[in-house]
Amino acid sequence: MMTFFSEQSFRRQAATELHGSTLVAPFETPRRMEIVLEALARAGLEVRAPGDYGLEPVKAVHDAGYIEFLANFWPAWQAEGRTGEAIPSIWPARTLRSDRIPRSLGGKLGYYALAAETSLCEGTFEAALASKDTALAALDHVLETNEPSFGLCRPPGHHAATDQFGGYCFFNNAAIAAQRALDRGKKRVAVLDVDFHHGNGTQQIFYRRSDVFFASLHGDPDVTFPYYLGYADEIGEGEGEGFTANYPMPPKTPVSVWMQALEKALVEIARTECELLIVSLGVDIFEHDPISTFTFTRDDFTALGERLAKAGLPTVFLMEGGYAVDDIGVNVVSVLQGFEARGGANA
Ligand code: 6XA
Ligand code: ZN
Repeated sequence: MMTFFSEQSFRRQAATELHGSTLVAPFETPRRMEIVLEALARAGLEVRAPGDYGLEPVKAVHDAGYIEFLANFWPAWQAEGRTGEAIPSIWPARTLRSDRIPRSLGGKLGYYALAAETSLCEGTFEAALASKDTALAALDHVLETNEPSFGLCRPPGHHAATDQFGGYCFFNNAAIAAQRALDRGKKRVAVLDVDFHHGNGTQQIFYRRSDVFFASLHGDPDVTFPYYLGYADEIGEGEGEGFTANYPMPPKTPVSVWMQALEKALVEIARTECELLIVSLGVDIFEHDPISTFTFTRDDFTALGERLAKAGLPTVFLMEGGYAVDDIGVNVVSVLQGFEARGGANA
């Protein structure tokens, strides 16, 4: 399987994450990428650098003001004499106005953020650009060869909404790739999100549309980040009704139960006649993930890859979460090798 990664992804070197009541070193560390790259090399998988796709594919999905905010924030923050990383501390919450975008950088920060754990720092915008380029190169490879691919995206993307960042995400790589697949002629695309956390951004971006089917298997938002989206009764709206499917599950859900939910999602993907599968591949469903509560073992990741191959669709895997750093490489490669073992290569 061909894989893609951009060294520019290392440009984000955040020092802080607000975790509980303390500032900690971010779980989403660049070291994750080194470990995955080592595992890809051990597995003999070729890694290519993506080209520069520019901002057009980003504009096709994200709000222009939001893109400008991310592009300009760090220089503007520094020009104000601020040296530390930026963490939002107030939002246009329900009792406040959300129709004003304040001139103040702190005000803008809260307007464009959906959570407080993800700091903005030097290199974040550049890394986010590299991450979407990685996703687009992986997509183009599948479109051009019909063979599967893996985009080792960093930062991840599935929490990023039309005009909001958070949950370590800035640009929604899966959504940007899905939109390009449509622009290049696919009639309908499936985004299957297996990350432990609900892909709220991807859902929001396509919620009223029928050309992207979005399915997410995740920790029940009643007790899990991002808390305010990802319930089973969210099925899409208007033209999009029936093109969103959510499978929230409680902590410690057995893998056999998770796999049953996957079967349901795959039935929906077949029903909606999707022509391409984009997998938002978070391996934070691993039993030892430090911030998640599912129970996947390494062998379960292989089985997941095998099952996805049986869907018989051209497939792009895009990296999302996964924070058990020592195991992240093996877990990712297990999915990819399981997929290839079952003939997913020439689906
Ligand atoms: C913040 C949790 C962020 C979750 C990030 C993630 N306390 N999303 O892995 O998939
Ligand atoms: Zn996650």
